[in-house]
Amino acid sequence: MDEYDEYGNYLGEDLEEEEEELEEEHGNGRFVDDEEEGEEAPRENGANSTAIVLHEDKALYPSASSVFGDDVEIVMDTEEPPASNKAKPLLPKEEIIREKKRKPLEESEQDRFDNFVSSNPSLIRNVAFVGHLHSGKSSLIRMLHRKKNDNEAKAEKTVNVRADEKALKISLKLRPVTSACADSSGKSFFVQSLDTPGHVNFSDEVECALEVADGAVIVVDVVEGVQLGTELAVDALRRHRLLESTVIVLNKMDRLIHELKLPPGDAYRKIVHVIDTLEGLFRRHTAEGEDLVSPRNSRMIFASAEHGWCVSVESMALLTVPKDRAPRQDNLDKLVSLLWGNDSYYHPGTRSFSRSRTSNEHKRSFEHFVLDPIYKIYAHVLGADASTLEAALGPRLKLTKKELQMDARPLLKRVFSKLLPSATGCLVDSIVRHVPDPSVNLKNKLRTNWKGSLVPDDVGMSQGPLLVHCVKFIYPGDDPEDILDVEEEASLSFGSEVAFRVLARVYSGTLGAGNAVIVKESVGAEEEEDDTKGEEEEDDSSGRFTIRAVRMPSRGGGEPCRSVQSAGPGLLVLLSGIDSFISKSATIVAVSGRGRSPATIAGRFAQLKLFRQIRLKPTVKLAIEPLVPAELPKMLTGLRALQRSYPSLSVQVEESGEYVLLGSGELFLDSAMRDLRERFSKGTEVKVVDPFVALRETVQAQSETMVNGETPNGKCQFSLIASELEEKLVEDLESGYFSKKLQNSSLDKILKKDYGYDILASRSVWAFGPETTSGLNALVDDTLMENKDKTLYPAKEFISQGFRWAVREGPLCGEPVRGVKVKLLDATLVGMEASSAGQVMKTIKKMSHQAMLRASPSLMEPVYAFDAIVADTRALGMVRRSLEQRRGWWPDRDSLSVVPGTPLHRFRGNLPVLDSFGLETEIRLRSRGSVFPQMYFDRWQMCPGDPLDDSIALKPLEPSPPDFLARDLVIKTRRRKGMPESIEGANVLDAQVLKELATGGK
Ligand SMILES: Nc1nc2c(ncn2[C@@H]2O[C@H](COP(=O)(O)OP(=O)(O)OP(=O)(O)O)[C@@H](O)[C@H]2O)c(=O)[nH]1
Ligand SMILES: [Mg+2]
Repeated sequence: MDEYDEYGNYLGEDLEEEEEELEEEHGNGRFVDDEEEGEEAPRENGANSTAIVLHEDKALYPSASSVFGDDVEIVMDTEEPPASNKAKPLLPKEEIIREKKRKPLEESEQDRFDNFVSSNPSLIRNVAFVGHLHSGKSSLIRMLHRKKNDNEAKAEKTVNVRADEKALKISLKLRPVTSACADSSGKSFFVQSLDTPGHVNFSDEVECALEVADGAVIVVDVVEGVQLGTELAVDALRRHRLLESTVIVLNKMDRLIHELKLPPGDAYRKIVHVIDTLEGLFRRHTAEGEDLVSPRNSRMIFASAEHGWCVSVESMALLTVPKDRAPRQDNLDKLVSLLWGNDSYYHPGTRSFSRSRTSNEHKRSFEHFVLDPIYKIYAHVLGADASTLEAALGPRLKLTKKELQMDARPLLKRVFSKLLPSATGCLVDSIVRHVPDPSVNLKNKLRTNWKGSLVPDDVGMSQGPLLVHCVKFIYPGDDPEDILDVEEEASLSFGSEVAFRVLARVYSGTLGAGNAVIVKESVGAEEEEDDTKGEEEEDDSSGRFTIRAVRMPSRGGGEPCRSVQSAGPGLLVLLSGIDSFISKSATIVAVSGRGRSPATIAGRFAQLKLFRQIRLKPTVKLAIEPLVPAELPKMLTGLRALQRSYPSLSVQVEESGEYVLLGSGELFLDSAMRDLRERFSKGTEVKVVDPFVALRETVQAQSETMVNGETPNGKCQFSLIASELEEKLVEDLESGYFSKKLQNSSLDKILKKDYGYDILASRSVWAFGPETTSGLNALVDDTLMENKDKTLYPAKEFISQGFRWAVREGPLCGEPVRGVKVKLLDATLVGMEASSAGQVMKTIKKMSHQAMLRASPSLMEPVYAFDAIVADTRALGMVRRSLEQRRGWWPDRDSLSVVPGTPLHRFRGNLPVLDSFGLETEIRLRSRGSVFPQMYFDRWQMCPGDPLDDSIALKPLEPSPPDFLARDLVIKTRRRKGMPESIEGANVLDAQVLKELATGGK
């Protein structure tokens, strides 16, 4: 009794041990030997079955002999079944091991969710939201990822969190927002949205988003219709092969009702017009334009992000069907096809559809089923008093008194949230249906983002080889409240002064914190691989580093990004610890894995060349220097960070010591400078020179005389001339169309077929420059030497290098050359071996410059296309005056077009980039914010004036007359770059030329 206390609780020795001992006895003594069991069984089953039987004597299961009889021989197969018959484990072995290792860690709900998503790519959708400026992309993302209990202030923290984004009310940076979103049936998908800026200056951010997205949502303002931003977005989608995985949102539907006050019939026509224009845009790139842009399939969503609703024809059709009688999909499709089209009418009396309107009562079915219900809600909420609204909503949709007294906007949101089963369900439905999951789209992505053909079979699996694509640097302190993130990131970063998180997409394998990886910098789309670069050299360019943290982008609303243990294929993640080893974008592969040597893993991807699609042409330059020279190192640190943060920004150092930022426009450079001053080089005073523009040098004729020259040692002599390269060829080279042709045919065939070259000429094009296959200048071999093979061809590489050098920095002011053909007419290479490569290159560079200076050299300046929506003639007049004052122009016809169904006009013109500085601000101020012009690079045009005319005297602080512009630009650029003002070889009557003319070129 001493073993129990007064409450009956056991105090004695541990019983577990006794129980274990008992269990051992059971195992050893009773259930192993069937025969023994058989002997004892009758005792239990016998007549005296009520006798007490000890537990260990009980036979719980009948023996084999008692079931089959003693005469049946029982044979037990103890061999393992063949491998194929074995039940497959639910998780692969590695996964099981990893799971076991993780077991001791306490898994939170969130971790379990992350692991689940990681191993189920079919539930992931990576989608970029693209479209024109202010079409409502950020508002839609905010609505999609908003949780029910988020208040307005919390929802505001999802996108546009930077102070300048808030002040300007536009998005400036790409922002990933991820969360589980439910479709209309309540099933959740992990939607990873990428909010992109609509301003054309920031198209590079759109390109980054499309590099990792599997599909896109094009957002169109239904009132303003298809705009410049929409056109550029469709073109970008074509380049990224994402047109077929696009969802279209016609946003701002509410504006048709309360701003334009269009009756439903006219609203229908307006919508048709927008859809037709969009279809035309798609048709330019794909034959399936009609299918891709049609409300008949669920690709098209009608929305008002402002009032919190999205509908599709299908979702409205489903509202007409009782909830308990869900139609079959084929019946639903039939109904949906009846709800759209000019020739589909609904007869309310007979509840039937017809192809023609037989009475005034009959409405187009789209109007009846989609527009009318929405119009009615607006009419009741905006127009009538609370009592009629209550009556209209009926007893099932009760609003409280407090709700009925709300302002129009929140009340509309509340009413729609009660009426529609889910605010964003139909948008998620469309995304899930039309944007492929990452595993399905893998091949398409590899085809688009990789050069080279080697794609191992197991790429894409979570146990496959690691392959990760890093596309964008994201500053953790974009939201001023994230100051802790900045500090944390700095502690994780490896030696970089400004730490970034790197947005990456896992293509294959599983990436976890602590993984050692190889980081390979990406090849630019226009950069050519240097032919002379060997495999080994390339391997050296990649380093081995450790990933310090892997995070999932948050869903916004002020929530921080979550650290995850590992991320599987298809996920977008933010990586820490490797930012200082990447300059713009990179590929990550594993150092080692599962018994394979590091060399093998890296070797498998050696031929995979990741490249960027960004084809922006930066045209605006800004020269900066620190006010206090001692602060230069601090400014340089800031510039390095800036180059990471802005994908298309490049920084050049001039000979004068100035640092020149090269960007796509004024707002782009404004934003970059703000970041430099307020974040990346805080405290450094930076001096800024007036912005100027990128220029191009070209020629307008053939060289007047041949240029003869020889290497300094006198062993090699050359003769060459320069002339214009065919304009069509230049344009195709510039647009990348030529490179595409080159993939399917040989150079000489293309030149012969498409550009009118004869057989000999087409075979003589040696090189394009400065880039090997996409440069805008050509080197042509026009020599008549008999033994070319023996003497000329060994020097071909050096001559080509000299030519590329010459066209990289032209003779006028060291700017790149565009559209020049350099013809090698004669070459004597007796002592080639004795002449170093450097001598040949230098001589060819100098001679090419002289040949260009004798071929009417000219300067080209960039020109913007100008696009703006104007509300009235006053605004139009103001815009035209502003353009006129700045050398702008517009065609008489086609410059102005009515935006159908609205009092708005779309105005299009052109103006030189040089005169565009300050125009955007000026127009916005003068129009009180109603006109928001968009300007993007359109083409290069000749600068007026002769750049070599040294009779022109430039007066300081006085603008030069327009005719002197070329000379003015050349001199100012030379001064800025620290070059002498006189151009070497510019005077065609120099001593050498005079001698040549006198001797007839001998
Ligand atoms: N009337 C109305 N206004 C809207 C709607 N959606 C967005 N807006 C307004 O349009 C403006 C721009 O919205 P955003 O969501 O920032 O547009 P955006 O496309 O992200 O803009 P950028 O990223 O700068 O190109 C804001 O003032 C919104 O309030 C809508 O459905 N109806
Ligand atoms: Mg936005």
